[in-house]
Amino acid sequence: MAEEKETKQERAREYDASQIQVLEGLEAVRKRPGMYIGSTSSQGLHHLVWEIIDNGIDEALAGFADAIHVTVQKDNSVTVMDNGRGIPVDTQKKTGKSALETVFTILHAGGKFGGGGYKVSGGLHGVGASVVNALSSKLDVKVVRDGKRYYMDFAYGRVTTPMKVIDTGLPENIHGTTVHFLPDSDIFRETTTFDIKTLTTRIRELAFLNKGLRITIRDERPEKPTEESFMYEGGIKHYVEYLDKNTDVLFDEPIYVEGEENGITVEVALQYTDGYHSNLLTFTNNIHTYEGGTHEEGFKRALTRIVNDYARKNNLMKDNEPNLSGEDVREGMTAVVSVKHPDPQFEGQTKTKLGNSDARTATDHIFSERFMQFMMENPTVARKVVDKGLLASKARVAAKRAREVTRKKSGLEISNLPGKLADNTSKDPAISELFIVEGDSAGGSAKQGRSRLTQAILPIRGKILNVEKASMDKILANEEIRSLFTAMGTGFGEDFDVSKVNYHKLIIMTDADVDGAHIRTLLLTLIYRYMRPLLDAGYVYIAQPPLYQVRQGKMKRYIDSDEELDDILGQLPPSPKPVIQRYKGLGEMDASQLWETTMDPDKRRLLRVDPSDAAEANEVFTTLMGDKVEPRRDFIETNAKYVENLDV
Ligand code: TSJ
Repeated sequence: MAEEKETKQERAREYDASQIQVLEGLEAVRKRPGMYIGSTSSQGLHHLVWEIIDNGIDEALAGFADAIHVTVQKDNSVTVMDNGRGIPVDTQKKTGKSALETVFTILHAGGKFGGGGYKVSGGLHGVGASVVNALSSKLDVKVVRDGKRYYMDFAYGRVTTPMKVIDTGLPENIHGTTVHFLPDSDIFRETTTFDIKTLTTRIRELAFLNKGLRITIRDERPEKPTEESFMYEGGIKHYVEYLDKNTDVLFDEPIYVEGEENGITVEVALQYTDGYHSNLLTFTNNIHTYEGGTHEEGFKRALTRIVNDYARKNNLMKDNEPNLSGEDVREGMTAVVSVKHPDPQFEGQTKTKLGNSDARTATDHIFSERFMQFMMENPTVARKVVDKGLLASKARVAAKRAREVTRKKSGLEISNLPGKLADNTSKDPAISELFIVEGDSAGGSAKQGRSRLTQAILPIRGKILNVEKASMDKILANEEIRSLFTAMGTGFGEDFDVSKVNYHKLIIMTDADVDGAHIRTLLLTLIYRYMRPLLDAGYVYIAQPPLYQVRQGKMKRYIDSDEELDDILGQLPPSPKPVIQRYKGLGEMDASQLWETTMDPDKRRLLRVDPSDAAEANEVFTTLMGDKVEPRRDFIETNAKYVENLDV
């Protein structure tokens, strides 16, 4: 009797303690949301949706759901619904609460309770539904299972309506979970508006990564709601086709292999384009591993080994020829590697590098075994892969030779700056800027108008070489490109070293017309493909010359768009008559105008080029610079996508 009493007391105390812990837990989330969702910016806001969707995907991966619906409501709240088993509603002995309540009120509880946990689970932070709950001013959940519909709601992570049954007698074969939440505007101060494009892009990607799963995204905010539905029977094989949609490919359809080893599933899809760049995307448990890791290493190692083995076995290479390098066999390759791991370890600066060594061996084994078999069964395709690598190898050797020759002669050395460069006098890269200016006449004005201490000018004439369609040795032979690399001081190709850069701002200054946009894209392509670390460092900018000048009496203003012009003209008094000058190109501005409108650090507006979405940037450049003409049409619009506004 005494014993029982004590147990009860103890249990009561435990219960209280766990209650307090819960509050503390979710309070911690509200105090430091960044720790749980990365940030409270737009990215953090969207993270809430990913966290919730991940739960539905886990259910699908476990084989109990095949559809997920995401809806953005008019008030910017989000509803996510799956057709899985429904979150369990039974009371748990330990807490005295329903499993449902636990999922939404206890940190790290998602899917891990009661032994019903998932083998493989997504979610970058693995924090789950309780974090979303803590950061939402309203959250309600409906669960349908065992013929009943259950309901519960919360505010700021606290229960506002305890779990109750709101429907009975439903058909037993209907089941699922629906979560609806409104992000707390006190937490997400920057924005609480969901971006349909961000949601759609990731949802499409999730559909590629989980073959057979249908994910629908509906936006009810517009007058006429929009809806898109994604389901790919072929999974990442279709992802590769999607990535290559704007470029010519070497074989009819991507190679696809899959397998399992020690509880790790591995899927690889690959194709070759007639281009020179490789586009490799890797994922672990649906998380984009931007920094690569063991699965990527395993794949690359296996690919290089198998292509060389196959080439030697079939006498496609001479005995005295050296092996193809990894870069050789990846030239022109588009590939997606997706592994699902029961206990992924994420490392690296942004925690997007897979660390598990068993993922290296699993990926290597599974890919190499099946890829070799594929090559033997498809000799025509295999031959194309090997030929592509051999060609890459020859170009690389030629480029190396060219580089050595140029380095010795008049080449890429600071001591030998290009003649057209008007360098600045400061030797401090942090305050130095290099303007790449379209045309000699604008170049002349820029040289006169600049601040000599900090601003260097490199005029370029007309269209530079399209590097998307040229091999490395050809690129290196191009005068215009060489002078840019020489001025930058970074070296080229394998020698590229961003720490040696002479200017922390590389500013592209082209005319505000179609030709100017084309030249800008050519330059950005060159930078993206061969000077990538400059982009990552945030050193690349686009100057914005104005379109008009309006003068009236002593008043003088520079105008950027036709709308702005209409606006201003509408506001001006009728007399004296305003004088409007339209600038057709930079060349029409004199030195002081160019300085005032476009170069003066106190007045100019620069755009910083943001490469944050590598896949998208890659798409932009293959679209703009690749073979297919059709997708190139709207290139100026597309151009704006990888440029973010920045006041400098
Ligand atoms: F739909 C959704 F994405 F919004 C969403 C789905 C959100 C959340 C927070 C959870 C879910 C969810 C959870 N869908 N399906 C489940 N399944 C379970 O939680 C579940 C069901 C049955 C069993 C079992 O062992 O019988 C175990 C679990 C984990």
